[in-house]
Amino acid sequence: MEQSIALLSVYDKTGLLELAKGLRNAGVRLLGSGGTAKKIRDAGIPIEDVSDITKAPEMLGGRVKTLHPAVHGGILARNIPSDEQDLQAQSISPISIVVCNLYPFEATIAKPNCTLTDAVEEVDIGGVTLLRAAAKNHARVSILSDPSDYQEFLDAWTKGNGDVGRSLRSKLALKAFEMTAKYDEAISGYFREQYASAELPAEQLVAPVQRIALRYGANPHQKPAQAFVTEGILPFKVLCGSPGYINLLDALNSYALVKELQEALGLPAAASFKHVSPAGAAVGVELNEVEKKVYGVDDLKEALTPLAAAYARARGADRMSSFGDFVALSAPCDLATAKIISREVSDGIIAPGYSAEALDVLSKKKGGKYCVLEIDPTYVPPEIETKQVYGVSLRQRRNDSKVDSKLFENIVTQNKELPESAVVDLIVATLALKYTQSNSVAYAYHGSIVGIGAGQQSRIHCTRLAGGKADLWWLRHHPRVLALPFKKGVKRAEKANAIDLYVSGEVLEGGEKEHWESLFKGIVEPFSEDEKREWAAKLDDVSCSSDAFFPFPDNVHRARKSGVKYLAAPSGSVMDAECIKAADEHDIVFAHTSLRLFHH
Ligand code: 93A
Repeated sequence: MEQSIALLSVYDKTGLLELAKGLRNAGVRLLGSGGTAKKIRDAGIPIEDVSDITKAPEMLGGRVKTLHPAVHGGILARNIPSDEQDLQAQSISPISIVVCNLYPFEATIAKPNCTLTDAVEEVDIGGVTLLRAAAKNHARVSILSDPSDYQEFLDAWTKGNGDVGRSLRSKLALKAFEMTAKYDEAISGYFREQYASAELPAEQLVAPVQRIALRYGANPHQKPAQAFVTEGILPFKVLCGSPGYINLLDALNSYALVKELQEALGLPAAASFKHVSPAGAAVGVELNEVEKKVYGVDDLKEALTPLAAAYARARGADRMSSFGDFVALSAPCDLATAKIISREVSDGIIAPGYSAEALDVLSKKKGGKYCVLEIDPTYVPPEIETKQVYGVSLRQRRNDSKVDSKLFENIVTQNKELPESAVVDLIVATLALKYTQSNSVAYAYHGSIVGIGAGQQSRIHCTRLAGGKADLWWLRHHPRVLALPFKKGVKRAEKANAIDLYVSGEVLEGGEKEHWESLFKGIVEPFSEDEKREWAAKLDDVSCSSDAFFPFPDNVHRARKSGVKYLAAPSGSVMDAECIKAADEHDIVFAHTSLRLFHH
């Protein structure tokens, strides 16, 4: 039988001499790369140099040591006649055992003074090739990539008289494949960080790119930060400004929402996001004169396009929460929409395009720093998404469930009359929840979210929070609020704050009271509790959706207090029957959706 050959090329020389001795004793011929061969030879164990079989010296300061057909032919050859003939023709001997571990790339880059040149030199080429070639041919070859496997291997080799068996070779091959994968990950991660955190010139940002550097992560001390795709190019271009980490979380979630809203309802849609949940979201349902006042667009010179109506609703339903928002539009931004945005405090926008006039308006906002992103509307995100928490990667299928009218067909209450307008509102509310941090409950009216309760651990707290916001939104329609005598020159945001204080009944004292009063011409009558109650009773036909089942009927009772007539939630609670009973008590139309929509 031909003498077995082992090729040894290791950076970490732990256990090397014991292994070499064991192999020699078992009659194995040893070949080693420079430092590995030297260490073994110095210990008195006979070993040949790789250069003896390649007939080529190590070169380029060690960059080429084992990269040679005499090595890789010997590793990759199968036990088949054509491979054997090829080896014979080139006088190459088959190699049965490869022992290799890699240059310490991760340890090098972890050093505080590591330069790019240092890192580059630690990128192992030949070792990775040895590992991969031997692992690929594990039907015949054993690959030892970890010193802790040496003893087990030696024992198996001796016991099997030179055959360690398929299962050990497979186990060792898998380990080698995992080692090269991890190694490559460390290399790409390092270079991604190096090259992405360097300031990219503006023209490069506009061109399609695979990654962009972000100023910082969720907080200013979280540096470096970047956004990237592992394949292809980013689905958006930065037309103006420089997006931050939270901007992108908002932009990508909000665009997904408006895109689905437009697809579901055939109307342009808009969203106003804050902290990765919608503060508002709506489709382009025309506004009546009162609504124009409530939503703060009655004084707009441009006529409201359907897209502008959608944004006016999304931005105006909860003006407090929308302050400093990130805007998403489902259709190219037109001038009227840009004009609404231009006078609000806002952080940025994502849309599938901009008219020249709209872009002109937006790029002047915030002294030219307003973040304008153009998304590719044909982009389809991958089916599988991954995120990391505390170093652990979590992977799941993207929530690609469809929300359309079919979802609300299973009406479980006595009243089964669900008008078309309520179906629109339920779709708006439910789709908004799909992109709201859970738990969440949303109220909708006239194609617009009017109250959303996000990120609460208790469902009733969501229902109350959303209901409380819907109540404030409704009180803002009261003639007394619409007639508030603001002085000239009071800023829009200040008006919104003052109205919020007025309708929420916050007790004002001292300087706060003085400031509030100073915003008005003359004395403002208080908004009495009786007036509010009377006005609240007028609100009806509101739709409400929940991202998971109602655990108790208290949610149904609370929703009714804010005018809810149409309700949608998944079934599955032990209290389902009680919740239906509560809905029947208020003559509410309740649809069981059987679709849970948690979002984190
Ligand atoms: O620079 S390399 O990528 N070029 C090679 O051809 C090569 N072959 C093996 N590095 C190469 N190696 C690596 O050298 C091995 O992965 C191992 O880490 C190291 C062993 O070198 P030495 O035997 O000289 O100590």
